[in-house]
Amino acid sequence: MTNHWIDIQHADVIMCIGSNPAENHPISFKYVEKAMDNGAKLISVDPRYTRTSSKADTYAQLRPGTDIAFIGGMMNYILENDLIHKEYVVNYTNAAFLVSDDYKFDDGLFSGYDSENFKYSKESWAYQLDANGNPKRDDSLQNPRSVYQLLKQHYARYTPEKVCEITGTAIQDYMEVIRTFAATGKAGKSATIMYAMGTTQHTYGTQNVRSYAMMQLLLGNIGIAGGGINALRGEANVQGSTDYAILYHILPGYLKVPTYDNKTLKAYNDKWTPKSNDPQSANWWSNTPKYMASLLKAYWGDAATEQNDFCYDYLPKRSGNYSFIKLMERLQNGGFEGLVCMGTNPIVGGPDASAIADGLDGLKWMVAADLWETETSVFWKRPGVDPKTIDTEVFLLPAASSVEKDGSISNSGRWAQWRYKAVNPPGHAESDAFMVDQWVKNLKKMYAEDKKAVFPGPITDLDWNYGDGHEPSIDMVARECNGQFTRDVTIKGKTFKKGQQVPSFAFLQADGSTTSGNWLYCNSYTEQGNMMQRRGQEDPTGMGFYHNWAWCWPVNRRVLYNRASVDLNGKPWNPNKPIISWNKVTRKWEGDVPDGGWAPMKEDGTKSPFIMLPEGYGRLFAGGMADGPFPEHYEPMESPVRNLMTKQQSNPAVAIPGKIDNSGKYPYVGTTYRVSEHWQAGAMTRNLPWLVELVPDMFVEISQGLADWKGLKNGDMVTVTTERGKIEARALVTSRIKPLRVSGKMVEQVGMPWHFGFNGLATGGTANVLTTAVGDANTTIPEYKAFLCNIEKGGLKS
Ligand SMILES: Nc1nc2c(c(=O)[nH]1)N[C@H]1C(S)=C(S)[C@@H](COP(=O)(O)OP(=O)(O)OC[C@H]3O[C@@H](n4cnc5c(=O)[nH]c(N)nc54)[C@H](O)[C@@H]3O)O[C@H]1N2
Ligand SMILES: Nc1nc2c(c(=O)[nH]1)N[C@H]1C(S)=C(S)[C@@H](COP(=O)(O)OP(=O)(O)OC[C@H]3O[C@@H](n4cnc5c(=O)[nH]c(N)nc54)[C@H](O)[C@@H]3O)O[C@H]1N2
Ligand SMILES: [Mo]
Repeated sequence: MTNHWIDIQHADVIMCIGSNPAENHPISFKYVEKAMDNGAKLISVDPRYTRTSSKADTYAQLRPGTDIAFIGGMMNYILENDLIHKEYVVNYTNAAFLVSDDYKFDDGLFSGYDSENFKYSKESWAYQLDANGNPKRDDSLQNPRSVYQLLKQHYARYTPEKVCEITGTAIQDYMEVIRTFAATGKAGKSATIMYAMGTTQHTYGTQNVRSYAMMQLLLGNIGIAGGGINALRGEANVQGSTDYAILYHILPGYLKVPTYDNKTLKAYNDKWTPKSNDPQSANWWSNTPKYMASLLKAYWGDAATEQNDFCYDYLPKRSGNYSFIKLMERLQNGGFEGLVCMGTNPIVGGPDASAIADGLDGLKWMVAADLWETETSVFWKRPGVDPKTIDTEVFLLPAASSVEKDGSISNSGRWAQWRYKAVNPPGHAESDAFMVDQWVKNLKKMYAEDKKAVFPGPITDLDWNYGDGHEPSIDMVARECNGQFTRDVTIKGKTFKKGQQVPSFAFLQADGSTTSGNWLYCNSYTEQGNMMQRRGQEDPTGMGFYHNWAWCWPVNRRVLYNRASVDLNGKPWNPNKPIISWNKVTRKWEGDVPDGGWAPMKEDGTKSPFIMLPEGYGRLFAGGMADGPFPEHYEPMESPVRNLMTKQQSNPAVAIPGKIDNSGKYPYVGTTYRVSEHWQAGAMTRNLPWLVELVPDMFVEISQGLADWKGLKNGDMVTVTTERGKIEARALVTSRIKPLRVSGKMVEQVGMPWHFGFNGLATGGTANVLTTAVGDANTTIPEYKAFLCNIEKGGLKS
């Protein structure tokens, strides 16, 4: 989230698009309702009428996978009717920048396309540069090569009629959404977007998010109170686990994982440290070498020296895509001997789940660490398989749950809050930290003893010191994540002693004098103590920042890009809801922690507000994306219709997978979602009798019309089939799902939860047997939300 949960109460308009917070993020709804009590309007944009929709002032139905068309049409209306926040757009976004004459868009393809490799070369997606190497600009926004004019031209095709023909939305609902949302382009008005998996789980999910963010930039809604682009994160600590590099391509703090050609630390730094010649650009990532050296020092301690590149050679280098889908492909090709599943249940949660389950059959061993016996841990006794034919040795390690251990949890609003152990884990259950600690200690011992060990350094030199207790000390881990000084030093006029905590990332160094396990969390554990444990309830501004409650990255800043919430003189666009404001007397910002302490934009020596981008301006045009600088509508890999926008059917930057069928054999649009009563792959809820009582069976939601056509009554058993597989479920005939009129034909939808599997107290068909293992061009997140299926009366055995 750019903003945070409490901030939602300040919004004038809230759009829940690709999310269903009333069911999946119910606590957030407290703030949605607070905003509504103050007159805010709620919009819900969802293929299904959800509990969120039931609370909304406006509900707009759309076909899964058509958000870019939906938002593109909104941007077109905003641009055509000049409803943008002009001063904001000119001064804080790249609208005025001029784009290379080589950049083109032609019938669905951007310039630089390589159809053989499903890839773009992005040279032409660049700014025109002046003699100093800075982007050229035209503040009148009239130059035909300005981002503004190219944007206007790009979305001119997205007329309301065309959009509704694609999305299936009723035009009057669509126009109501546009008018309500576009009204927040005025200074002093705000709209927030709450999005989640309905947005991201598509082959163009990242561009879906971008389209929302671009619209927010046009309306001046980023950085302000009640604004922003707010990802409602999923599992309780998924924000924290991303910050700490759960993804294959990042190191802690979103540093890049080195690629195979970054042979030395210098080569790495040269490659990944962005440059800018603009004195007005903070170019925050220019600090990359400091953060990287501090991270390497945290990993390898005294063994990491300036002479040996701080053990940079010990870091694995990558040469490919190691996302979930790609790893599972490799598993299916016999690429793994063993597998550790720590808190994950991939044969229920992964796309094309039967293929994953089949892949597990080839493993020699598996370790599953979980609270429950999951489907994955007993894959060898799944229906249709004879356990005698499977040789895998499976170790099930009982894990301690979140209330049985100490540690921090970072919520969607980036607040890292400390939690305390409430009870001891039962039986032999142990925390994940204990398990990892044991693995590392034993590996260290084995490597040290093995005289023939190949390349033992990364393990034997690892600085692994978290006390002598049964469990590693989580307090010491948190201290290390923040970072310490490795010797007595003076930085920026301040003197620090060896062993002291680094006060903030502004003091991290590239010379080995500092360590930091995660630069983004540097400031979370200072000499004053563990900031994440704070429980101060003061709110002096009344804006809900609660700066003394826990700690928030970066440096306790509660709203990102907040220097865009003020005009060029530092006066808030909305003086009644200031995030920050410039005090001319003290020459200091008041309110939230400013996004960089520089003076307002009118003053000399200042920096533009989007400090994480080398150019310093919010990107309406983004040259770094895999699939084009502007989001463009494509159809999902499986779709019942031809793309009405261009001749390019699906995202050109995604290879067309096997096991798809667009022949008409599967006429209905399938989509998967969550229910309040179950959690994810289901182990945590399908084993609890009272939740099982509430939702005992796998079901599929269908319209009354489809039920009539197929001769189905509510509760009948049905079989749902796709090119990947088939499952049985009960039919839930409902008016919440309606057929959509798309391109002159009626398209039926089949909605289904993905919580069920064959193991546990409540069992049922696994929706992911039906989904496709194809991912987004930028992130490889699977396209769980849109595929084609068929539905027939009767269960699998009938
Ligand atoms: N009770 C409960 N709460 C949960 C979870 C749970 O399993 N149970 N899971 C947690 C996790 S890990 C996550 S990631 C979050 C996910 O939270 P959400 O993203 O809210 O969850 P979903 O229900 O998967 O999808 C949200 C909505 O997107 C809609 N949708 C589908 N396709 C499209 C589309 O193309 N465009 C648009 N605009 N909407 C679409 C679906 O109909 C659905 O109502 O929830 C978290 N909260
Ligand atoms: N079709 C479809 N598929 C989807 C999605 C969708 O919308 N549609 N959503 C996707 C999303 S957003 C997500 S996040 C994934 C989730 O996919 P998974 O992560 O595979 O699913 P979970 O059920 O959340 O698995 C978590 C497991 O961790 C265990 N656990 C809980 N706490 C602890 C702990 O402290 N330690 C250990 N070791 N184990 C613990 C739980 O018992 C549970 O079995 O699924 C994805 N799959
Ligand atoms: Mo998630």
